[in-house]
Amino acid sequence: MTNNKKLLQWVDEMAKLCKPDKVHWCDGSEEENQMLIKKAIETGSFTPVPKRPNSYWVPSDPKDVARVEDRTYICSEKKEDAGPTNNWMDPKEMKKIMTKLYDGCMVGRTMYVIPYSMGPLGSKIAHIGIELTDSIYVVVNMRIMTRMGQKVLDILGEDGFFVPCMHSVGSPLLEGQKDVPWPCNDTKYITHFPEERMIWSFGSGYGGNALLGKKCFSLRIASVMAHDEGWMAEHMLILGVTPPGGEKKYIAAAFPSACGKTNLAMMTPSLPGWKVETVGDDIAWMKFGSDGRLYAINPEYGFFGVAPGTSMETNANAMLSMTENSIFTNVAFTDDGDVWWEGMTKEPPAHLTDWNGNDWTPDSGRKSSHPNARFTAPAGQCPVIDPAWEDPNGVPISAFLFGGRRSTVIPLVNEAYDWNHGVYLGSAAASETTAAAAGAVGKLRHDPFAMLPFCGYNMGDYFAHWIQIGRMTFPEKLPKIFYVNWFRKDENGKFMWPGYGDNIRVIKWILERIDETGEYVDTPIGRLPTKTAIDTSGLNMSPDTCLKLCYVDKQAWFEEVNEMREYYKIFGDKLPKQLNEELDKIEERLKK
Ligand code: SAT
Ligand code: MN
Repeated sequence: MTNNKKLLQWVDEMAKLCKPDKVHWCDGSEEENQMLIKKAIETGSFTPVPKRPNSYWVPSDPKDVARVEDRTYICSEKKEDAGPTNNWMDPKEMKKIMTKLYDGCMVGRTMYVIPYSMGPLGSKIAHIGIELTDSIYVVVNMRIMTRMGQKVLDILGEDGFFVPCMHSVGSPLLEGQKDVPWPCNDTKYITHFPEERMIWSFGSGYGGNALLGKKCFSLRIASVMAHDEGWMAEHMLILGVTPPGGEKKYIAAAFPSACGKTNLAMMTPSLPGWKVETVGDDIAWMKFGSDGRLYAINPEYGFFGVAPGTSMETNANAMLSMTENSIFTNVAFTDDGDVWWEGMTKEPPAHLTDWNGNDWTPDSGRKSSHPNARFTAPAGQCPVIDPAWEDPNGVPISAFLFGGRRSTVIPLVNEAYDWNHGVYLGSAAASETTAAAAGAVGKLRHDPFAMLPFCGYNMGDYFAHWIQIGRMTFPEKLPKIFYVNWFRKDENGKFMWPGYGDNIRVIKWILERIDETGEYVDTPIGRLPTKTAIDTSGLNMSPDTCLKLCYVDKQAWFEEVNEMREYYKIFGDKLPKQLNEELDKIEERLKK
């Protein structure tokens, strides 16, 4: 229970508007969790997965399977503050629309109050959110993805700060009406009020639209808080890497959704003696420590990873994280009581129940799982979870990596000459689109810092914030910045780099660069490994392929620079001048 007046008042106000039958304050206990799961089994929403203790199979409505970026809004007072990359609506207008939608939206349902902490309880880098929801799926997932329950209210105290997060699937139950397994609404809105630090979401039960601690709070609202308060909220995994007999270093890496962040964060290194440990797989919050270095926490408590393609070969540690206490959304169900998805095993099972509940066989000509099917698993179950993953002080970051899926032009790895050049690299991140967002797959889109769908304010101001961060400490205290691309293809359309556990070979060079030992060549676009600098021992890779992986095609780079100049125009006078200067420098170097 709580005596936080603001919270009590807000819950009361929202309950009056949404008109649930009941309000339930979540204490976070195991009994409560089991009670909710039992209810979800009764409505047909959850199906136990016999092969995995305390795990559940949850197929969603096929119309509600991914984040809906075109329905996602930043409702700042001024349109300019949402910037050219966000949808904007006047906050008053949006509140009018949402209030209408929320009116009576929880009739026949329970409103759950979820107090949660993003980050270790009581950490100076952590923050508290309160989500109100009418979805049991959301409560049970939030219990895996965040630290939630009474202990959070205890820390919040009488007048602590929290981010109010309102959520409804928008599917009231009339007297005698039977519930459906996955209630949702054709009308969807994912809205953010940055000045008020508030989130209102309606109509979807899916991950990033409904688990409001994740993208909505930890990235969109937190990025605004970070900008105002001088810290960083980034779409980054955090990993610790220890060379044989060497010193451990922490790296944070930003890639767009479904580009392998979870795989990199939990990689099984292919080089003998190397160790990779996971702090987080999706989001990093970072503040400067008293020593002038950046310290990162993972605000989350679990993984919400892409299932298809995940296997004992590609990501054994993810597989081992989800052997129990996990939720499986939009995957297939096997006849012997397990879950399955494309890529989990080489041979597909002879028969499955697909994610739509239909019979499936290997020759049925369609996928058994949705390409954006997800597993939710407790981070503490990861066999390589880093010993410091719950350290309230965070871990010191030595390097930032940016990347995306690029089949052409972009080399395997590229080191920035300095901080501002690194900020340029982050701003230039682009990727071929994936199934994580509704829309076409495989189209190249700019995704600066992998934050395109997640930056809660004007992206031009966000670039400036990055430049500013570089001035807040001594240059040698700042993480070094790199751009990586595991996805370059040869002229036959085949990936040239093996990826997965072999990415340790690139990380090895990155660590050597941090120590200023790795061999490099200065090129117009940045510092690249020499042709023998990447350890390819045991890979059977031809020197020709190595060269091609790091080849700088001048013509293509002139085009890339021109394209960036065009792209930057959308930011108008919000674009920090340092970024155009970086383009000028690249162009000059290309002309030499
Ligand atoms: O936004 S989700 O949490 O649903 C997953 C993602 O897109 O990274
Ligand atoms: Mn993500």
